[in-house]
Amino acid sequence: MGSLEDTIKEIEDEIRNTKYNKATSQHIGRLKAKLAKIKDEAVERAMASSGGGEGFSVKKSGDGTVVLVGFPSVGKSTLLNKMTGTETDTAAYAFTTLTVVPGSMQHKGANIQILDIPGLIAGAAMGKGRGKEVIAVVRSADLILLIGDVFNGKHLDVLLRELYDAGIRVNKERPDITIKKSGNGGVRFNSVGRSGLDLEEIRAILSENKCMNADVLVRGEVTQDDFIDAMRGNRIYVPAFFAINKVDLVDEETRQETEKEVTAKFGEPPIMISAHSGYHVEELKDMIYDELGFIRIYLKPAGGKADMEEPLIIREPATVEDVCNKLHRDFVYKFKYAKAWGPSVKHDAQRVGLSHQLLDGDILSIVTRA
Ligand SMILES: Nc1nc2c(ncn2[C@@H]2O[C@H](COP(=O)(O)OP(=O)(O)OP(=O)(O)O)[C@@H](O)[C@H]2O)c(=O)[nH]1
Ligand SMILES: [Mg+2]
Repeated sequence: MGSLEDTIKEIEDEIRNTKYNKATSQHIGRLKAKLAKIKDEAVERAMASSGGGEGFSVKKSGDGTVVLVGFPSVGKSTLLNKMTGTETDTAAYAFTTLTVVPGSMQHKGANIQILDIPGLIAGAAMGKGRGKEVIAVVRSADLILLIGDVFNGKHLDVLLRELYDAGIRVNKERPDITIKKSGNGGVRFNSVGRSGLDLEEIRAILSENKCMNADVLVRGEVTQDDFIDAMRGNRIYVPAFFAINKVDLVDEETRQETEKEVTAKFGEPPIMISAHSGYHVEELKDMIYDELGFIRIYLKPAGGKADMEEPLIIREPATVEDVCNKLHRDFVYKFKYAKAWGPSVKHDAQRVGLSHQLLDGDILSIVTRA
C-alpha cells in the first residue's frame, strides 16, 4: 500500500514542479494520464475488495434526488429531519448514521428525494469508512449538497478531492470530446473551435493508455485533465452547492470568516444555515428546487379541461417522451400524437411528437391508441 501512495505522490510532485509550456506539455500529459490510470485502478480495486455491502443501495424516487455529503457530525441527519420530517438518529458523536436514509421533501409541488448518508472521510474514494457505498450513492444523485459546519470550513478541500478521486466532477459541463479507437492509421485529431490541445499532447496521453490509433474530435476549449477524463471514462458531472451549518453557534465575525474561506475555495458563496433553528432552511429548499431545474407541465385529457391545480413536475430538459415515461410505461408505445399550448409552441393546440422539447408552463394533451 505504502509504495502505491509513494508512487502517486512522486508523480504528483513531478507534475507540480514542471512548468507547463509547449516543450513540457507532452511530458505533463503523459504523467497526468499515468496518474489517472494508477488512481482509477486503485479505486477499482478498493471497490471490488470491500465486500458486497448489505442493502446499502436506495432506489431513486420522486422528481429528483439530492444527496447530503459532508464529514461526520456536520449535521446532515439533523438537516434531513428538518427538511423532510424524517426521524433519523442524530448525535454529538461521529458516524451516527451508518447507512443511507432516504427522506422526501415536498416543495412547490415537487417531491424531492433527499438521501442522508454516513459522513464521508478522507480516503473514501479508496473505500475507507464505507466509502464504496457512500460514493456509489453520491454518483447516482441529481444534485450534491455539500455540507460543512462553521468549525471545519478548512476540510472542504478534502471533501472536494474525495469526490474528484471518485470520478465525480462538480459544477462542470461534460467536455465535448469523442475518442473513437480504430485499428490503424495513428491518431487523427479534429477540433471545432480552438481546443487548447495539440496533436502531440493528445498522442502522448493516448499512448500512456496503450492507444496508438484513434479518431479524436473535440468541440470547444478543453484541458489535458478533461481529455484524460474522457479517455478514462466513467466520470460523472453533477451540480453541487455548499451549505455551512451550525451558524447559531458562532458570532457574526466567525460566520463571515467561514463564508469567505469557502467562497475562495469553492468559487461561489455557501448558504449559511442552522439545521437546529431552521435559519435559512426555507431558502435552502428554494435553492434545491431551482438547482434541480424543475418545470411544470399541465396535463389536459383529450376533450377535457387542463388540470391547472396539480401540474406534473419534471426536470429540464424534458420532451413529450419524458413526460410519457413519467406517466406510464405504456404511454410511449401507445403514443399517437400530442397537442401543446404554451411557451414551447407557436400556436395553441399545436401538434407535437415525442421528441418535442417542453417548457415551464406548457399544457399538454397526449393522444394514445386504445
Ligand atoms: N448548534 C447546532 N447543532 C447542530 C446543528 N445541526 C446539527 N447539530 C448537532 O450536531 C451533532 C451532529 O449532528 P448529526 O445530524 O448527527 O450529524 P451528521 O452529519 O448526520 O453525523 P454522522 O451521521 O455521524 O455523519 C448533533 O449533536 C446535532 O444536534 C445546528 O444547526 N446547530
Ligand atoms: Mg448522520
